Amino acid sequence: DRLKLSFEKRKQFAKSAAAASLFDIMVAKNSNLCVAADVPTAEKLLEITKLVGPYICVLKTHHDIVDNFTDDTAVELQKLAKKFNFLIMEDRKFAEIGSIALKQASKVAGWADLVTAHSNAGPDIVPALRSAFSTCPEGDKKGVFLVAEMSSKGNLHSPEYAKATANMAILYPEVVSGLVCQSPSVVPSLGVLQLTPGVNLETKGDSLGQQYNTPEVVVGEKGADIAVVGRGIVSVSDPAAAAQKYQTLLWQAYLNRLA
Ligand code: 5BU
Repeated sequence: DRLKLSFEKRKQFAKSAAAASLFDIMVAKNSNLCVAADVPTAEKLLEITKLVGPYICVLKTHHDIVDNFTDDTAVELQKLAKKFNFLIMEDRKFAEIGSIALKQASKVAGWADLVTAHSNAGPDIVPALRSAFSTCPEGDKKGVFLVAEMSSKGNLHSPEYAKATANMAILYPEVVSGLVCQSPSVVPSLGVLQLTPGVNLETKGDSLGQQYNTPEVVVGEKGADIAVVGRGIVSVSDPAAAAQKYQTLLWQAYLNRLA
């Protein structure tokens, strides 16, 4: 049972190098918190990263919503990732025929350790992204998270779609480090990580379809290995304190799950 096994033990089953290093980081930092750094400018992105860096295992970006995101921004982000020991995930959700996804991913593969992709175009999205990684130094240490399910109201992700997505993780275990999903039964093997967005202590949702749960529910019931918190951390007056609080609650929920 995946949910009863520690991250230390699950690391031994990881076939993707990125998943293995994620397990290491999570254990070293006692953190299963991913912050979604959804801020409007490059300056704010670096500022928020410095504030939350100590508390996270993954920094998730949407670099295309950041004004003046430049190569220098990427270099600074990578320095912070090294300093604070976290991985950078560009949540670009690639969803194209392989040849285009390869070209799109080449734009971010230089600085992102992890990227997200939809599975709707079929399994060849995975080797396409692997090809984009392969042109980078240490490209074989990068990984993909496939979106099996979404957190938003009315989304079209059926159980069959989620299952077919999980099968792609089995097909390409060296490249698919994890699945983005909302239910505990989707993840097909012990070495694959479950990333789950939609976490907020203050509110149940937003006005555009987002749906939130608490850390306890997301980790304990929905099966998240890593939970994503965006506005619950980046839109409050003290993001560092909020990050520390979510880190503590999420890690406690993981320990409770093991017990
Ligand atoms: P929030 O501010 O905590 O709502 O941010 C959630 C983040 O997670 C945001 O960057 C979304 O792009 C991302 N997300 C999500 O909310 N739901 C999903 O199903 C997926 C990604 Br996939």
